[in-house]
Amino acid sequence: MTDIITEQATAAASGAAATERFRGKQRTGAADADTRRVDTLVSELLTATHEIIRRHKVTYAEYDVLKSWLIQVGEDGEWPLFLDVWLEHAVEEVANENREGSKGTIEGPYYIPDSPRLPAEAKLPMRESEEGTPLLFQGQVTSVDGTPLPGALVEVWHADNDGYYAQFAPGLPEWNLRGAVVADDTGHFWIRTIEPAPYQIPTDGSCGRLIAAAGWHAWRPAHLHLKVSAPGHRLITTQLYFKGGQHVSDDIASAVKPELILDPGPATNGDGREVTYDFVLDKA
Ligand code: MBD
Ligand code: FE
Repeated sequence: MTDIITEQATAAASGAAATERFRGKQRTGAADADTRRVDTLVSELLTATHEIIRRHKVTYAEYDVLKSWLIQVGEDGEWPLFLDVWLEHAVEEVANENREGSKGTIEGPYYIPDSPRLPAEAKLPMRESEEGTPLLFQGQVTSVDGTPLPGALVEVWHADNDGYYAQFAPGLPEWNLRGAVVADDTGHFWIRTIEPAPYQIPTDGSCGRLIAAAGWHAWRPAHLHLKVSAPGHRLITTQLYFKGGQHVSDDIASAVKPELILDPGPATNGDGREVTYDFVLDKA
C-alpha cells in the first residue's frame, strides 16, 4: 500500500540535486580569480545596486526581506536554478557572440555528463509506457565549411510529458530521456523520443516565492536540450523549441531564439511527429 503515495517533486530536492551536480562539474577554462577583474566586476555590481537602493528609497524592511530570501535560496539549493534562469542567457550571449555555425543557448541546471552511448539510429531510454507524442528528431552534423562530421556526438536531455527531468525529480529511471547519440559516418543521426512538456520552475521554493511576489509566471516552453561536439570543433550547447507551443514567446529564462524553433510535421510512419534539424559546428 505504501507505493500508492508517490514521493512528490519538491524545490528543495531538485535544488539539492542541482547544487550537488554543479559542485562535481569542472567547466573547461574556468576563470581563475584575477584580482583586477574581481575588483571591476564586483565594484560595478555593488555600485549599480547602491544606485537602485537610492533611486527607489529601499527601506530596512525591504532589506531584511532580501536578506532572508537570499539565505533561503542557499538553503533550498536553488542558486543553480536562479542563476541559470535569470543570468545565464547574458553569459551565453557573450560566450557565443562570434560563432558562425549553429546558434547556442543556455545549458540550465539539469545536464548530466556521461549519459548512455547510443547508435546513430537511436531511441532515448524511456519507460515502457512513456507518455507523450512520439518525436523523431533527425539531422546531420557538419563543419562550417560543409564537411560532414562522422561520429559527432549528439547529447540530448529533456523533461518528460509532466515536465520532470530524470535525476532531478523522484520516481524516474536514472537515464530517462537522456542519451549520447553517436552520428554515423556521414554525420547523420535519427533520435526517437517523445515531445517534452513545458517546464514549470518549482513553485514551492525561493525562486517560486520570488516569481509569485513579483507577479511573474514560472514557465519555460517545452524544449530539447543538446550538446553537439566533434573532434577539432567547438562544442555547442543549445536548446530547441516547438513552434506554436506555450511560452515560446515569454520564456522565463529568456533562452529562446528564432533559429531554435522547430516546426515538426506528421511522422512518415504515422506515429507522432518528426523534424529535421542540422547542426553546424565552428572550428576549434
Ligand atoms: C530548465 O529545464 C531549464 O532548461 C532552465 C534553463 C532552467 C530551469 C529548468
Ligand atoms: Fe530544461
